[in-house]
Amino acid sequence: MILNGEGSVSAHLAMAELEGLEFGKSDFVLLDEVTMEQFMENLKLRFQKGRIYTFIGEVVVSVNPYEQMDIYSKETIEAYRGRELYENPPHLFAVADAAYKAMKRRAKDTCIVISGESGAGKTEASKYIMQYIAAITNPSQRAEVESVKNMLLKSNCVLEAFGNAKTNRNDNSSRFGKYMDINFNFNGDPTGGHINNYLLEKSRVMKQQGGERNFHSFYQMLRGSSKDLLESLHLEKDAAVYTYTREGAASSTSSNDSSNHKAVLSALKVIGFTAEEINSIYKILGTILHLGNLEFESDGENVQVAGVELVNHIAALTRTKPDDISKTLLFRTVATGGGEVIAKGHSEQEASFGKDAFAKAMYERLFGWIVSRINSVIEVKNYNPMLHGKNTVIGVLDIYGFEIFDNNSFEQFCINYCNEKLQQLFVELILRQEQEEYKREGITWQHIEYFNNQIIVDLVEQPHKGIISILDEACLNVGKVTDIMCLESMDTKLGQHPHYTSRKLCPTDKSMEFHRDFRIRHYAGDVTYSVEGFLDKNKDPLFQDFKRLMYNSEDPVLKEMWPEGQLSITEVTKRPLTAAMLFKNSIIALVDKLACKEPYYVRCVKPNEVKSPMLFDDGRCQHQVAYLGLLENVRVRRAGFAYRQPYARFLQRYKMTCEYTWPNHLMATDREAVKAIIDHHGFQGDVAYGHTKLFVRTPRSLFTLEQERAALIPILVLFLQKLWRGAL
Ligand code: AD9
Ligand code: MG
Repeated sequence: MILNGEGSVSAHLAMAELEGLEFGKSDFVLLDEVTMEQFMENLKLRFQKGRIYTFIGEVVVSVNPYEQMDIYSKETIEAYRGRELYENPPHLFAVADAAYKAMKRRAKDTCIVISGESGAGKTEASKYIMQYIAAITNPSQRAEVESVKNMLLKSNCVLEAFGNAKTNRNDNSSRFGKYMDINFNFNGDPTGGHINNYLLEKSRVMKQQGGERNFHSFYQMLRGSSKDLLESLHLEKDAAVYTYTREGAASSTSSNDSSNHKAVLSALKVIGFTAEEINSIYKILGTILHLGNLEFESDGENVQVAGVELVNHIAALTRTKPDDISKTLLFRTVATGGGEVIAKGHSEQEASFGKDAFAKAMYERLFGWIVSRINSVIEVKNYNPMLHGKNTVIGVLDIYGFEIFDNNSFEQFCINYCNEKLQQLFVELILRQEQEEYKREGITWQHIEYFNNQIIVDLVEQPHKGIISILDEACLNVGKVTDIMCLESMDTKLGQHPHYTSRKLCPTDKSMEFHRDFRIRHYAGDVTYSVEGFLDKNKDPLFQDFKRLMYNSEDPVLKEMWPEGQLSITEVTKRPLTAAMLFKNSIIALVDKLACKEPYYVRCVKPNEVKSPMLFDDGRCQHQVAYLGLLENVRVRRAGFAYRQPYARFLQRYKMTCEYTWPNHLMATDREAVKAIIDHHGFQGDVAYGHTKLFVRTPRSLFTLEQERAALIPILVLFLQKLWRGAL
């Protein structure tokens, strides 16, 4: 898609027309018939012709091209800047611009929700969207705005290093959810931002599935750091030496760890991390790797750390005492009923479990600290609404996509629940509210059926009855209740649910394990979860002693990460919220945040499982189109009307194209004046009149009006100039 950057509406129209003929329909709304067959034919044709984006009205459907495309250049950005959605071929930039315009012109908070399964292209899309917004703002190049933009862009690089990893579905898979608000002043220039992160998949720190890697940050540090730095961290270059990175050491990725390390380092500096802070980050990563290699031995009575060298390294890197490290690894402090505090020794297994929990928690705290450190720099400061006008926001959501692995655990359960919630928001906003608007506006309308996944959301999150509640109940009695007992409780309570299956209740299903698995029929497909480890991961226990140890570190960064370490054993809250409950609360808060903004959608499709730019796997693509509800989206949009505008706004923009409305109309209402314009152009068959808005079925009428308007503007300007000069 090469744009000539001419910028005239007619040039873009010509391109849009060209798109329509040779490259399939640029908007699925224009299909002759809305059938799965035609939809897929169009999607495939466009993908094969290098047209990876297609509209459904204001929604962009994107197919991952799996190769670098020349469609994100400065010229392309210019072609989309300030244009209406339907003036250009479909593109992420068109949606970004629409969200930006709505925010700027109407002072609306908007959000761009990017969804699709793992590897479909969400993170890449979010980066292009941010680049676009950065490119079109701050035309006067004010230094402070440029610095904010730079930091917002650089934060991506840092978060990807620490929050992404190679999985079997995606070499650069997001293992955390990210929602970023970008704040704007009344000029429409970015003044700052805020990042919310959601549930990092911390279990990856200690264990990865075959062929997968730990977080990129570990390999980048090992492969990119100087010899001196590695020596100071007591580390070797080879990732295979470390238990936690061994699995990933052999698996290749398309990215270069060493050069990425340099980019991350430079990004950290630009954002404002001090040399001491950066050093602390690497010391924490080093500590985690050493922890992974720690082993315990037992003579049947006493448990000991095997090898003091690692303990010494860890103490040096965390600026604590070796004795304190050993004690914390081997004992836990407990308060007896009589208020006495005693040290209770771990079994070998408990010590090993405690160590891994500590390593995971360290990484999670590190990630959380990096996010809050970035936030402290990018957050809007000294904003005075009296002085600067309303502070508006564009939110960009890029979260881990729906995933099915051979082995699905608690993390997949949370990730897939999150995707159910986002699909529910889509159903709510695009399918339900759209139909309700027609009703409200009095437009004749035939209801379109769609699958409402609320029933699955309820299965997971309903108080008392849902899976999360059942898990929580079991966690109250951990030690007494096992994963298997929890599964039995779920089977009993949810056995009749149409989206829940257990092997026990369905003994003919040989693909599941009898005592271990349960299956959820998700909106995007069936996923079998192994219940093993669910309770531990949900309860997420970490001995208080580790927190105290870190709080007492002489490293100010570490100390800052563990504020609750200052509590004494008797003050510690007995029952913190479980991981699933915390996640549920954060996702509900996220959905509330999104729901009060004007949403724009990018729906990403993964064309194949082998990351090939050539292959369009019909079955896989059709499956995604079906579960994303894209066909229903087209039906709602098309049986209805793709475009709509309040009468006053429509009139303001197009009144010059009709002699009865220019310069002013004499009709009783704006609606009548709009009708005069429509009749004048002969578009009666393409529109419907709502109570407050005009509804337009196809983009063609708007193209024509835009074209006429563009042709008239120079003539009008000339006319007005002459008038002012008194020449008329
Ligand atoms: V996950 O849910 O975080 O596992 P994403 O985010 O949906 O997933 P991502 O954006 O990471 O997928 O895309 C996966 C890979 O596809 C990228 O690393 C690129 O190699 C490739 N990709 C995706 N989009 C584009 C694009 N617009 N142009 C070129 C792309 N390559
Ligand atoms: Mg991603």
